[in-house]
Amino acid sequence: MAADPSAAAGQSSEDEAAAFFRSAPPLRDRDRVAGELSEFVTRHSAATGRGGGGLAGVVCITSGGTTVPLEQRCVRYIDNFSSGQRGAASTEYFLKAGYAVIFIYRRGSKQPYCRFLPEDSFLDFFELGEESEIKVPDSHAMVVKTAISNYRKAIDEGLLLKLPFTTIFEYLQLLQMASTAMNCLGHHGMFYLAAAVSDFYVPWESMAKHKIESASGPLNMQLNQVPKMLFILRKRWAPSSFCVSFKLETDPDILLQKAEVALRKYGMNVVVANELANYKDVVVMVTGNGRTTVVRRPSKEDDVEEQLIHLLVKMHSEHIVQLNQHHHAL
Ligand code: PAZ
Repeated sequence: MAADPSAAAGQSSEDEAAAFFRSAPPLRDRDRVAGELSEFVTRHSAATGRGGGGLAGVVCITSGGTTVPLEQRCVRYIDNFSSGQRGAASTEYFLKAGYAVIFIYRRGSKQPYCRFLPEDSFLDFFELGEESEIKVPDSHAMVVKTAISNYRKAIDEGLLLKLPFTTIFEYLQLLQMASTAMNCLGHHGMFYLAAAVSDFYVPWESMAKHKIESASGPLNMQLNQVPKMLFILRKRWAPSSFCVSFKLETDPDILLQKAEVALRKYGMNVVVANELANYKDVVVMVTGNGRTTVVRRPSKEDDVEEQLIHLLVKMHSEHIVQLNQHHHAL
């Protein structure tokens, strides 16, 4: 019998992923993070679906760019473009739509409910009163009050779990842990993978331990390909989940074609395609059978994420209904 080439490709992705995790420096606080994930998912799994607690689902949102260290005691690294704005905004809209959110974010990137704070000086939002008490000027009071109350509500109701990463090693370990923890949610679990993830990295064991010397002339280094973890998420970690990934390109002529390849190759439910030049204003949702839906930012005061999340939540709930009907019919 002829060997199945896709099975062979799948096996090699799995082998590469296993090698990646074996050599990656283990996540600091791994046990604490695993405990938090398990507690969060268990608490919410009772409230989704047949549990009847009224939760729309649990979504894992990834946000911000991963770094690739060049030295084990890292002084220099390669970074990826992403401010975390999309992930932070989307977290707010998913919470509003009744989801519990696992927010896996790059340390120092944009945070939910803080997107409107001034970037140059956070202190611009405050004034000192006569008694040296801290006041928010009237012009900003509404934005700050709403942000505090929405954030507190999400935290107090236990609906938001925030997990930070910096390197590609930390990011992929967190994604693996979150996905395997969410597997028990079946199709009520959703992944919204907006992080900009490095495609190339230096394996830990071949990385210089100390700061690379500049006296030895030009630097030549070879970067390995990061294993395609979307494939493994889909196949092994959380196969029944609803998966949305993002594709960013600078060349508009290849964008949709690349998004369609990702949709098929990794078995995503939706790939959101965006172009660097206008990614804040327009995104294209690519779904099965070559269908595309263009989502535009309605005005400068709004953001594109509101409509995008609205459509995704609708698709996810239709997906759940369809699968439930299918199970009942069997
Ligand atoms: O974080 P941000 O709001 O500045 O940018 C969001 C984005 C462009 C990184 C995201 O929409 C995206 O496309 N992420 C996937 C990037 C990739 O193809 O690796």
